[in-house]
Amino acid sequence: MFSKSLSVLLLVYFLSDFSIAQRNETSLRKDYVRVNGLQGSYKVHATPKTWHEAKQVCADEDAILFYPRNRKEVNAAIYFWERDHSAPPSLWIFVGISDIRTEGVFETVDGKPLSAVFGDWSPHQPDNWGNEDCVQLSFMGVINDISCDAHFGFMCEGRNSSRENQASNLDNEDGTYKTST
Ligand SMILES: [Ca+2]
Ligand SMILES: [Ca+2]
Repeated sequence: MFSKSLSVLLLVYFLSDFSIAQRNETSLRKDYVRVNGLQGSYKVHATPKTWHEAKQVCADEDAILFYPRNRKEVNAAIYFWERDHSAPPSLWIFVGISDIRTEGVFETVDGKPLSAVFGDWSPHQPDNWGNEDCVQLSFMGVINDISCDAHFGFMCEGRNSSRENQASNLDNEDGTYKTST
């Protein structure tokens, strides 16, 4: 546990060195920010909502309820919360993954199987305890199934197919970092 905590802290430290790209596209709201090396534009919603409410808030902003595709996007989420909200490592947020359609079959809000995205479960999860169909992410870097009617903060992500002009500080899919040369 100690080494995991330490690695999260180190990754947050490294991420804090990232430049936030000012976005120019007209397709997303100005309050979404990009991180060099990541695909999307992100916005933190700190006010706790139910999973369905959170999904709707993002849809209303022409975005989707954020889910991490890999470890580096987990780190990006931690970075955004730390930057704006001093989020403790114990924080959980809702992410855009559920097994609402078919019990036990988790998929993203845009239809990807869990196997295609970040899927590091907390120990003994998912357990569907009392019928849990929505997924939350811990800033310790694990996910858990939880009631969709619980209330948590969340992030929205605007996905942009254009990856030009994005630096590659975070190039490795496993979330490790290339050293500058
Ligand atoms: Ca379930
Ligand atoms: Ca659970």
